[in-house]
Amino acid sequence: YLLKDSAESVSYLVPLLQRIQANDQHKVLVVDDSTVVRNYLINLLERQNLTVIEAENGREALVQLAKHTDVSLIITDNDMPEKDGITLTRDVRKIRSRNQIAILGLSASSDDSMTAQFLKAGANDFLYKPFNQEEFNCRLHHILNMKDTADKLYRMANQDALTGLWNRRYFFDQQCKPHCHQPNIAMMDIDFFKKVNDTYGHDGGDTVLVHISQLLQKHFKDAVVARFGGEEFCIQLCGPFDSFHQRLEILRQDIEAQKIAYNDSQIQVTMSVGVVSANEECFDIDGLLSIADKRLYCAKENGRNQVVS
Ligand code: GH3
Ligand code: MG
Ligand code: MG
Ligand code: MG
Repeated sequence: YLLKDSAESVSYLVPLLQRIQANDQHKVLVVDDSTVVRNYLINLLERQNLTVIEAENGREALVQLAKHTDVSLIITDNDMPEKDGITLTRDVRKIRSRNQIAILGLSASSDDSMTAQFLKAGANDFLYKPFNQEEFNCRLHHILNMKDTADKLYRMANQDALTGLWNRRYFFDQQCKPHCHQPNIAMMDIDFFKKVNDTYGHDGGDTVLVHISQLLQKHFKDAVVARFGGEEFCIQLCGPFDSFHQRLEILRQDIEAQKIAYNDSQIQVTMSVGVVSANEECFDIDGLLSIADKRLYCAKENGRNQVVS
């Protein structure tokens, strides 16, 4: 009705509809020890088309977060038994950055240093209770927009635009984080890829890159899978070297068996792989990559379509 009414209402409605659509993707965790306050907040948030889950205190909030990895905003009270909101904020910031989860602190305390305490702990914003509803809604949308923008920038900086895989920058950033002492590294390169481009055109080549990337992700959900360059990929995984090697061999066979549909053709490719473990001779990432690269070169020299360790 409004849409056919006037151009003015169209220009008004479109951003509104986009925002409603965007809100659908946001899950909010409401943390407060008062059931009355929780229900009040849930009602406000659901009216903004947000999906809401709840927790009674900071400790329970962390349990909920582990279960719901898709939470994008936490709205938390401070004064709660078991774990207060400021401590919760600090704990969350150890595991989730601002582009992953936004935090809005709330408090009915008469202490005027609450805002500073929450912000220093890593919250995005803070409001004293009771608050003005319109102000709450404005801050809510502002926080979610900022979070989405930060997330978008992070993805633009760290993901490969064609395949959606992590890029080289992300791969090296991960190596600085101490979650694994003895990583296994595989460097891989599609064989005779130039011929794919020459035969099927650049679009055909791109279709192969996307298809192979999806296959890598399917086989290695538990690893860091990155596109290093044109048709070159790198996988980093912690754990026993033998099983990593075996899984790469299964992947190689799966790639060989693929018939990738492109227009009326079915494109077939093979992959050469060089693999190394930190257990062997070298522990720094540059050294490991250079060994993996040499082994990849051996795989090419020995006739391609093979895993060399
Ligand atoms: P080898 O078996 O020795 O690896 O031979 P190759 O032909 O795969 O190796 P080469 O490095 O000569 O060719 C890689 C080609 O990949 C050259 C380049 O044009 C192409 N390429 C790089 N990036 C892209 C891309 O994003 N899309 C497409 N379609 N092709 C790309
Ligand atoms: Mg309280
Ligand atoms: Mg190649
Ligand atoms: Mg290459």
